[in-house]
Amino acid sequence: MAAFSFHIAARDGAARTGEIRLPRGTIRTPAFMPVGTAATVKAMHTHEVKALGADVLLGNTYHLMLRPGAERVARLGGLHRLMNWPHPILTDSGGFQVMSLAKLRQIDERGVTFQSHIDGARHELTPERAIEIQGLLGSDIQMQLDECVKLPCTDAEAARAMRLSLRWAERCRTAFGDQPGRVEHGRALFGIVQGGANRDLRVESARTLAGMDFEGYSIGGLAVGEPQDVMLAMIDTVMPHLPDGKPHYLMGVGTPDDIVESVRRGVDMFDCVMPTRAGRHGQVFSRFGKINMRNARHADDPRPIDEASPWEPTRTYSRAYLHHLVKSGEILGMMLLTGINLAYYQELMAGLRAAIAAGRLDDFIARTKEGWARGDA
Ligand code: PRF
Repeated sequence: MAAFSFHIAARDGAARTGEIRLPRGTIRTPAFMPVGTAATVKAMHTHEVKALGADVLLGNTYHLMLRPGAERVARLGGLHRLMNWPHPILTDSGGFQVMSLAKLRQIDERGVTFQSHIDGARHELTPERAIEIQGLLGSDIQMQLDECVKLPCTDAEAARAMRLSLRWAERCRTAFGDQPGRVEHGRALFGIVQGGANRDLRVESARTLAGMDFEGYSIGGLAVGEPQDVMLAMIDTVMPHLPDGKPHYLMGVGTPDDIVESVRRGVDMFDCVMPTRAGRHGQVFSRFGKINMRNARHADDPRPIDEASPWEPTRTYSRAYLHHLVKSGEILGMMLLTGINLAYYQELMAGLRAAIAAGRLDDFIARTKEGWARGDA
């Protein structure tokens, strides 16, 4: 069976467009991955997520190890079968979610121990166990276990977490090499760059990981409280030290503006809860910027969100109806807004890919930002 491979079809400045090929399917890059934390992209059927243009979903080690449990998912035939998504799945390794969700966390050289946010039970996540769980889930693209520190932080703290993450990267690489089914299924493991907001630490992290020969490289520890210019400066800092021919994944990012600015700098993959979470809270992302559907100004507005959208619900349902559903707390409101937001994110990614292929990325980004600034009135 085909192995994991990355093919760059065209470049425009530092930006690239191409394909990640996996036995379960091809990911068109730059790619946005909807977040399917608990084996569901909340409020969406998987066939809709695919129809919206997603080639790959993100799943979470942390949530799935707690409920329904990695061994149970494996007995049920793996995460793809469980959630009826036969296409590629990328999984995060759990450390980041432990730090943001679990109680009584403790990190040491071995790994991280914590209490479940669901029932308080104690668990341990080591680099080896994080890889084992991702294997049991059947993940196509796996992440090393890392420690992400919130910003701002001291250089000493950023250096400690970054070097611990490098040692865990080695242990994950070794564990991944022994994973049953890894070769037949064409699975991949990505290293994760850390180093806070310190350029020297970021370079040390990127160069050391590059020497370990991962299938791809994630940039972690960003969009964790720092302003956008700091995040972009860190991307600019690490990019020259990452292998050019491997995919670059910016974890947990972001707003449409963060995405276009990162694509411009050479990022190939993104994931974020923003379109799905915002949709459940009455916010819409569109060519006209962000719209709050709870606002009373929509109550009598018969226009759709965007009559030129490729997604049928975006073109057809009126703003008045969406406003009504959101105000009434109707489930359909969450479903429609989630789909409308994911459709916009995928439309944006398709636009970026086409613009890079045509050598017109700067022009595309400028026009896109004009649309956001113009608004929807
Ligand atoms: N590490 C991991 N997952 C993540 C992050 C990280 O630093 C982030 C930071 N934006 C989001 N998700 N493993």
